Amino acid sequence: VVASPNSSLTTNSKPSAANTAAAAAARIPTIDLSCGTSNRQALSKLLVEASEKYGIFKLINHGIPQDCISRAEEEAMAFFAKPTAEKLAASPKSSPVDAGNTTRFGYGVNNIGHHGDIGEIEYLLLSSQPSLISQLSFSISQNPSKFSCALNDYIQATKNVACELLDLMAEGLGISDNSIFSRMILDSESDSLLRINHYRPLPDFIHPSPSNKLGFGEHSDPQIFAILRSNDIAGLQILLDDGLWIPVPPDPTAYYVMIGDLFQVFTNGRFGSLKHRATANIGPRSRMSMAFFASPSLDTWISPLPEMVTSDQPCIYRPFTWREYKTYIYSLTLAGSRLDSFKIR
Ligand code: GA4
Repeated sequence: VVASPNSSLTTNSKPSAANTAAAAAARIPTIDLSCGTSNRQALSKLLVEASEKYGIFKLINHGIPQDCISRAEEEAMAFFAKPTAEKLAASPKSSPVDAGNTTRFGYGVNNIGHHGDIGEIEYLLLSSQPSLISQLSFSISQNPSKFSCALNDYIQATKNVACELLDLMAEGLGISDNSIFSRMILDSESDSLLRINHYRPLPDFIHPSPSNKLGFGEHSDPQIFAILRSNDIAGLQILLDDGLWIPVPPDPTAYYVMIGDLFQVFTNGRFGSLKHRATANIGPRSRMSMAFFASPSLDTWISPLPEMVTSDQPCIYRPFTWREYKTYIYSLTLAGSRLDSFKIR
């Protein structure tokens, strides 16, 4: 019922790194969300298989209207097109970082996190809570209500898809409380967020070797999962188990869903969070991506679900709150290995 991994590419010559990468990219499973109405069980099984084997899948027929995507993208593009001084007015106030204030919402350029990670990127980090978007919108747009409306609609639509996927995945995993994950996202205190990344072109004559630079360095997403779309410019790469980085072909009509650290914990390691990065954009056109990160509230307890713990697969992680985990990851650099410290020794 659902498109599964495409057949791998074949070549007559000895496989080069590029061939291997192309073949690997072609094997990212494609999942058709519209098939759920005719065969829900088959769809939930495929979602679990894809998450388990690859940590990533491409989602087609997701049902998010193109108009909803375009309105959000246009608002973001209009903001990034502003002069730097105006954009900096939307940067987070330099407040001290505490446990409840780890994510600094607003505009950022080149700096990632709080410990000196740098990337060839500018971005907007937005809470998924409408009141916080509304507050920020005054420093982002001349028409704050148009901005808030477009972004809230986009977040709502993505959140609905996230919840549909999470219910299906819980079913496929055999978790008796099927809505356990989606309730976390629907909670009014959910810490889910939207990140809009803008990778400006870096022509050779400005930066002598842009191909060595990164837009966003290697990391896994700390949340449950990320639902990401981009325009038609390439840049996303994922890390395979054998250490090979492979490019993910851009497809503006689809989404890529990437498993995050919390899903790894909830499934007691059955799903593994996916390491990925974005290359610098060597142009000539801008790359823009929008990622929705599905997350529980700060006070939610995170631990392997009982159904995921067996005598063969004993519990790997100790319980912790999302607040504790977030505080910890923000004390590290981007590539830091994070879940190891939460393992039961
Ligand atoms: C990666 C996923 C999201 O973009 C993000 C990032 C966050 C940030 O840029 O502020 C982090 C990074 C992300 C993981 C480790 C910590 C936190 C930067 C960093 C060094 C918004 C998130 O939630 O975690």
